Formats: sequence, structure tokens, C-alpha cells
Amino acid sequence: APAPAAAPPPPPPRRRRWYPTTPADLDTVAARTLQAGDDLSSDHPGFADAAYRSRRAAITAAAARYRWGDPLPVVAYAPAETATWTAVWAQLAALRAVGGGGSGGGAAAAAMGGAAAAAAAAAAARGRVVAPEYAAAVEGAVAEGVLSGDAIPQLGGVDAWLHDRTGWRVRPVGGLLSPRDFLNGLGAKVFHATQYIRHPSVPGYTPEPDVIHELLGHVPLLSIPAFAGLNETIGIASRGARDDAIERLARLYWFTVEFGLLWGDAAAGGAPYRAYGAGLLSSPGELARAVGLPAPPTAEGEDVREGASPPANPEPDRRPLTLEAVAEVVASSYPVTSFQRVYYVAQGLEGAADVVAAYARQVQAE
Ligand code: TIH
Ligand code: FE2
Repeated sequence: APAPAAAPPPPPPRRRRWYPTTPADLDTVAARTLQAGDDLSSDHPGFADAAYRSRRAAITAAAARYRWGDPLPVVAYAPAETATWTAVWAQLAALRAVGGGGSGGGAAAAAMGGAAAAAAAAAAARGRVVAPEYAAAVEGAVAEGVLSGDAIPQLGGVDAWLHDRTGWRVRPVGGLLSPRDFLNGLGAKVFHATQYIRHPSVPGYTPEPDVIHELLGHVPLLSIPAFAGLNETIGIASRGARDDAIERLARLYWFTVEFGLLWGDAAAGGAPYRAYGAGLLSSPGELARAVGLPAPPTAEGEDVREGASPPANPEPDRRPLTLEAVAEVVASSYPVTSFQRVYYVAQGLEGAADVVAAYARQVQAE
């Protein structure tokens, strides 16, 4: 990346003496991306598309110049980029509405008042395949004009909305950070967000973060206090941690924040699983598959890419997220360019946060 980074302090043998704890501190790490937007790997769908690559390079250059306190970069998205956003938005909105009765269902329930309304709302929510808190957060952001299917939101508006709710900030980044730098950012209540959009050839799944993943996956969840707290807990545990602890925390993050599921309400005839992982909530293809729905059609009417999920086991494993299971989670590597083979299922967002907090205490006591 063409990033003028400040020289990092020399690392001591086991524990780092310095780590960022404030948003301004992140100026020293945010420009150190592992895969800048102009350096796509050869299996990336945009690898052979020169126009796509130069567009990303322009967007990531602005992110690399950003320093804390600057106005967040504004990207003038092209009509084709907006079309990708709108198409993925529509697929995700359909999945978000599954079993939820839509916002009309909520309004009808509210009109009844009292216990009847509560019962109707509960019945309407039973079939949902996304965490109900997530669906409510997106609906709130839409109602306030912060998120919309019609245009790719700018970081500035999203950042102000998020800061009002949980005190979190969004910071532009040109690509993947090291796990240590990224997790340290969470400890400072800062979420690093890319601004470029996935290649239009495979809209239902992308192997790397993009603006859809950040703004429709992570940001609504970070507006929910219990869930923002889970992110901060992992971030604080990463401060000055040994490299092997960083690796374990990154895996815990992956199997919870990125790909976590919640138990649904199968006993009452509802959905068996509900997604809260941002990597599921931004991928129509993987979201449908993770919760056991048929894959949604793409704009062209074809199934989205199945990734390289093993043909012998098209149905993923789903295992309970308990503190005992975390030992397995933090020892598990995972695919980054295909659908996951295993998802861990928690008892509500609070249940996930409790398990994460218990493990974070273990790491901090090491
Ligand atoms: N696969 C996700 C998507 O298609 O939106 C993006 C990512 C999640 C985690 C890493 S990359
Ligand atoms: Fe992510």
C-alpha cells in the first residue's frame, strides 16, 4: 500500500510495550494493510478486470491518507457500483424479512396494543432467520435515512449514527489489517471499514470485506450495546497479547462476530437458526445456506457461487457455542475464500457475549 506509516515501535520478545488504545493511536497502524485494494490475489473475481482494480486503488488511496479527525472520505460511486449494492440489498432484505412479517407485521402488532401486540410480535418473529436485534437495527437505520437500498451510504453518516448509539466510530481502511492491528482497533471502539464494493460478477459472496459487508453486516450489529460490548471485549483482550493469543482471539472473532448463529425457535415451529455473523448477513448465498434455506437466485437467475464447500458434506456442521467448545474454536483454522464448514450456535447475543467474555478473562490471565 502506498501508505506513509509512522515507524512502529520495535517489538519486545514476548509482549509489546505499546498498543493503541484511542482512535488517534490508530493512525500508526491503519495504513499497514496486508492486502491493499490494488493487489488482488489471482483467484479474486476482479483479478483480470483492470478497470475494477484501478477503481479500487483510487478508493483505497484516500483511506491510506486518512488521519484521525479528518472528515471521512466521500466516494462518488458509479451507477454500476450502486447497482451492485441495490441488487445485494434486495436479496438480503428478502432474507431479513423471512418469518418476520415485514415492518407491516410489526405495525399491525403495535396497533393491537398490550399483550395481544406482544404475542403477535413474538409470533411474527418466530420464523426469522436473522437475529431480531439485527433486523430491528437495520429497520431503524433505514427509517433514519442512514441506510438505504437506493444508494451506497457514505461513512460519515454511518459513523455519526453509530457513535450516537454505542460510542463506536468507523475508520476507513484500504484492505485487511493484521489480526493484531484490527483487534486492537476494536479495543478502542473503532471499526475499520473498506469503502470499495465487491466485483459484480459474484454479488452473492465475496472472499474479502467490502462496503456491503461493513455497512450491512457489521455496522448495524455494532449499534446494539450487548454486541458492541462483545467486540470491545475481544479487542481489549488483544492488547499486548502474545502472537498465539492473537491467533486464538482472531479465530474466536471469526466464529462469532463473522459467522455466528443463534438458536432459533424450532420447538415452536419457527426457524431453527438465526444468523448474527456479519459475514453471513452480507452474503445472500452463505446466509441462506447457513440457516438451511434454499440459495436465493442472482439477478441473472443463477445460483450464487457455492464456494468450495466439500461436495460430500453440503450440509454444514452446527455446534453449540459453549466455553468448552471455545477450546475447539480457537484451535480451528477456517476457509477464507469459500463457505464455512462449521458454524457455532449461541443462546442469544447475550449468550455469545458471555462465552466470549469468559474466554477473554482466561486470555488476560495467561
Ligand atoms: N463473505 C462475505 C460476503 O460475501 O459478504 C464477506 C466476508 C466475511 C468475512 C470475511 S470476508
Ligand atoms: Fe468482517
